[in-house]
Amino acid sequence: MSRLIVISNRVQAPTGSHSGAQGGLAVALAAALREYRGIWFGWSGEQTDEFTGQISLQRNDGVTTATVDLEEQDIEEYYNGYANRTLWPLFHYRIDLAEYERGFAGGYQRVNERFAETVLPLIEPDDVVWIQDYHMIPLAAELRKRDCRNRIGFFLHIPWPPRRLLSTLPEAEELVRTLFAYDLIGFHTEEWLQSFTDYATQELGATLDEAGRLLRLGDREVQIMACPIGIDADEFIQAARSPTARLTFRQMRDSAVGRAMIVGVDRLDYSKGLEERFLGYERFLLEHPEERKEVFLLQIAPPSRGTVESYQKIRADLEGLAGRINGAYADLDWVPIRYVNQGYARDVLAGVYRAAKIGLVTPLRDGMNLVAKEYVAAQDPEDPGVLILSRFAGAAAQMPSALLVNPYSAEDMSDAIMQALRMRREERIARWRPMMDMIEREDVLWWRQQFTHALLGDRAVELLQDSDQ
Ligand code: GDG
Repeated sequence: MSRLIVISNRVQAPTGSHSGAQGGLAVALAAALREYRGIWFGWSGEQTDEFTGQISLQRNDGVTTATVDLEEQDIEEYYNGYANRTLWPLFHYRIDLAEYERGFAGGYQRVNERFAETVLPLIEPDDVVWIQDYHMIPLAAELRKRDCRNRIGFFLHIPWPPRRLLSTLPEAEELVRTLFAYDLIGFHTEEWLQSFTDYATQELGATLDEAGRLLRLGDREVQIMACPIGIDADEFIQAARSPTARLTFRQMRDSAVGRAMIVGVDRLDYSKGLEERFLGYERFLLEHPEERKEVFLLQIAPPSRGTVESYQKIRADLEGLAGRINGAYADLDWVPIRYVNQGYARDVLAGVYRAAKIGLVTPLRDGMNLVAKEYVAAQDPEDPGVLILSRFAGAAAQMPSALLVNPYSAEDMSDAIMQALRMRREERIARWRPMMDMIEREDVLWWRQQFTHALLGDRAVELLQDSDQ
């Protein structure tokens, strides 16, 4: 009987709670595995003295997870190294931060080989395999070397960089060649898809069919698609109506004492444009002295990847910047930036979003950006806030009625904040409605159905979980 095998760097066993700390992707993948029978395989997040390939199997809330521990050198070279210090910055157009080390490339390759060795015995001939994200690009090629003939799909959650940037990576050609071991590759947007086909055709001599959906290289053919990820809209609307969200909403409105709250929620990551956001907000304070005490910015930024130096630096830089702006503008009864370095439960976040008159989502580059969608989903339909969104987020392609800004321009951001504060209710509703319709229509269920149907074809129905299981 066919099954779906999902493979990603980290595996998050479902908690059973839909309003807890789980991210949208974890919830979406768990739901896919509940719908189809299957297994979710990946790194446990734990370190072991020596890699053994010992799999730990667990079943939680209808989902089977299979995890392995990695040894210190693997974590250093594969995860902290190639994934987070080479590919992440490069794929977010930051070649100034990308570190090209043969040791990292070797570790990345080794861990992908280890994953292939370990997961192969779990894969049965009829199974369909779905691999997630940049940590695992060569995995299908490693599986094929081990004679795996199954259908294998890949989804990239981050941008695909332009050809000229990718060419700076010493292993670029090899890495892109390995992608031809997949049957289907998904990107969030047409822009990322086109950057990929541009590299494959211009640098490797691949050919594209007329519809632009099938790439050929030698005897391999790979289908490509743009398939934007959505949020679990129903779950988020519920979270925004929960008692915790209502309480948070009241607390935030009380503590705002009539001032307009602007909110940002991002992992502490240089791709999210936090420094540029603070500078844009500072520009607004400078240009509009009359508005100073009428607003404040709440920035929630839970730390991530703290062992990587560039992440320690951004944390220190932001603390310095928030301190400088607050030092320059704060008064006895007002602080311009509330900068919070911790994470909150999803229903608390939903209440915060709803209390904010402006959602400021200004990444310098982002595969999609789910915070933009969550902010919109949490709004009061009768009196929605305004989304200010970077035009360099994948989400901008789906949300043209947001106030789209260039996050590199402090003036652009300052103007957008002013425009949002002055915006009348009718215009706010007219801009919000089409975004909300899209979020409900193209939600996370739609996303995984689009992808799995393209991957499974006629077998999608055959793989459906029996309802009595
Ligand atoms: C990658 C791509 C793409 C944040 N703070 C808290 C919290 N969060 C949640 C948000 C949102 C998620 O984390 C962040 O998702 P994003 O999409 O904004 O960004 P990445 O983490 O960089 O995700 C991105 C995504 O993959 C999916 O393909 O959209 O482009 O970079 O759900 O709400 N959640 C809780 N507390 C927090 O304090 N509970």
